[in-house]
Amino acid sequence: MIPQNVIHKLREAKKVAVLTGAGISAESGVPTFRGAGGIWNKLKPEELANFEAFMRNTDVVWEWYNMRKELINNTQPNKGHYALVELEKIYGDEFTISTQNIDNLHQKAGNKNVYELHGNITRSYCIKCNKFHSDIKIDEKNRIPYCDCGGLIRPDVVWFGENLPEFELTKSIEAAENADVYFSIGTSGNVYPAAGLPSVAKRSGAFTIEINTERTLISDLFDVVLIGKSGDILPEIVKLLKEEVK
Ligand code: BV8
Ligand code: ZN
Repeated sequence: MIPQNVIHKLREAKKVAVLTGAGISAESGVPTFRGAGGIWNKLKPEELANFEAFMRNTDVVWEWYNMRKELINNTQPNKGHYALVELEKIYGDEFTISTQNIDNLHQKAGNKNVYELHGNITRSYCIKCNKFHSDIKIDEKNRIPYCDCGGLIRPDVVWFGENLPEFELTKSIEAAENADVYFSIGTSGNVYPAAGLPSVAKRSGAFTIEINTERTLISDLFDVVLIGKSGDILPEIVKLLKEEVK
């Protein structure tokens, strides 16, 4: 059940911004990080998603990313992703998505204005010459990829302790500061600075909406918390928004 004020605020809005996390891809079969079935329940982020771990256990970290990349290559966007494409059709350039996800599913669904805060698993680069490599193959014989310059190749994702890409973070802060309506969808609100964006939006006067299957660390921030699957709630919001105003 979508509260009337959500549709009313969206009808009035010019600028709509969205922060997404792993939860929006859960219905596509991409495991989340935390919570039931989360990949980090077995592995600890410290052990894998940081540069020191990568230098210490390069083959293990590459094996983890390779496994995730293969899983992601076989996943498709879900109804929640496609509902955000519909919202971009309605609001045009005034609609932006800042995603913590590295699975490329927003782009695969058709959204154009996507800022990737934590990088993209389909891209890799050489830590010596910064050359991008897109077709990294990891197998028994080739467990650690090297660039033709001899440098080590790493996934183009942001690890703990690493700064977020400047352009994407700046644009995401701007989007939060200027939004009339701000959504936080499928994120547990654990990881900063991404998890700080909804409070930037709130402080700047946006009407804030959280969509999650459970309350999160930052739920108290939001004007409305919609508990449920993003693949159910987002299409419902789009349907009501498109209904003729009676
Ligand atoms: C930084 C990319 C400046 C790779 C990720 C000490 C030292 C250094 C830093 C810190 C420190 N203490 C704190 C920090 C900051 C740190 C941080 O926030 N740590 C946390 C854990 C406390 N942040 C950083 O290090 C960031 N950089 O601060 O730089 C700096 C520099 C030097 C020194 C100091 C500071 C970098 C953070 C980026 C880390 N990279 N991943 C990879 O993916 O492998 S983080 C990882 O978590 C993913 O990117 C993921 O996107 C992100 C957030 O997780 P969520 O997306 O929220 O996913 P999660 O599973 O948690 O939640 C899913 C949610 O969906 C749940 O709530 C669930 O209920 C819901 N859900 C499930 N199904 C559905 C659903 N909702 C709707 N519908 C459904 N169907
Ligand atoms: Zn190189």
